Amino acid sequence: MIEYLYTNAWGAFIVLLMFQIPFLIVFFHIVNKKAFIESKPGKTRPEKYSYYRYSWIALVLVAFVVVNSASIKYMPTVVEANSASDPNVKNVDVTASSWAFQFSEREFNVGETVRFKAKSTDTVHSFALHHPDGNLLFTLMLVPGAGTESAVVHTFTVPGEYTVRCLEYCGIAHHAMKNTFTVM
Ligand SMILES: [Cu+2]
Repeated sequence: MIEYLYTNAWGAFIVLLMFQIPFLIVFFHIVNKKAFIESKPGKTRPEKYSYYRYSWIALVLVAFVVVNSASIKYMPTVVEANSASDPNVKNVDVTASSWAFQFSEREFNVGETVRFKAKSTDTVHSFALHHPDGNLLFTLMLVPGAGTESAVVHTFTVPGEYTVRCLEYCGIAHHAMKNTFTVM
């Protein structure tokens, strides 16, 4: 369930709605109360205001902390850090230079989790992986001399030909800077 909410576009939409709905309920409750039920000055004693205000802020804070703590392990940087020493993750080196990509390995299997460790040798490039249906899966900006290499972890679930493109303008042949690899 949490997996679905945090790793799927519809899940993200549902989480967004879950955040909006309590606010909408309170908003329409207040509008309805002041417009139709009790349009005269409210009967709530002023000393109760701070109680309601702090309860509401506490509720929002708790929801914020719970949702963020439950999702932290799905953050790409955390996934990447956890995979660095995982023996089930295949490490692949990607080198970008004007205007080509080089891979230490080019054939992968469905279900395989790959950690792409990418670097640029000359100027700013990006390592953008496209699904066989054309959708962009992720993009990684590569800054030469950045010190630590950028890495991203991806699990292949669909076989086919994946295209890698540079999405940072890098000179006259930027448009031609692409490569492909196969997932069987
Ligand atoms: Cu480029």
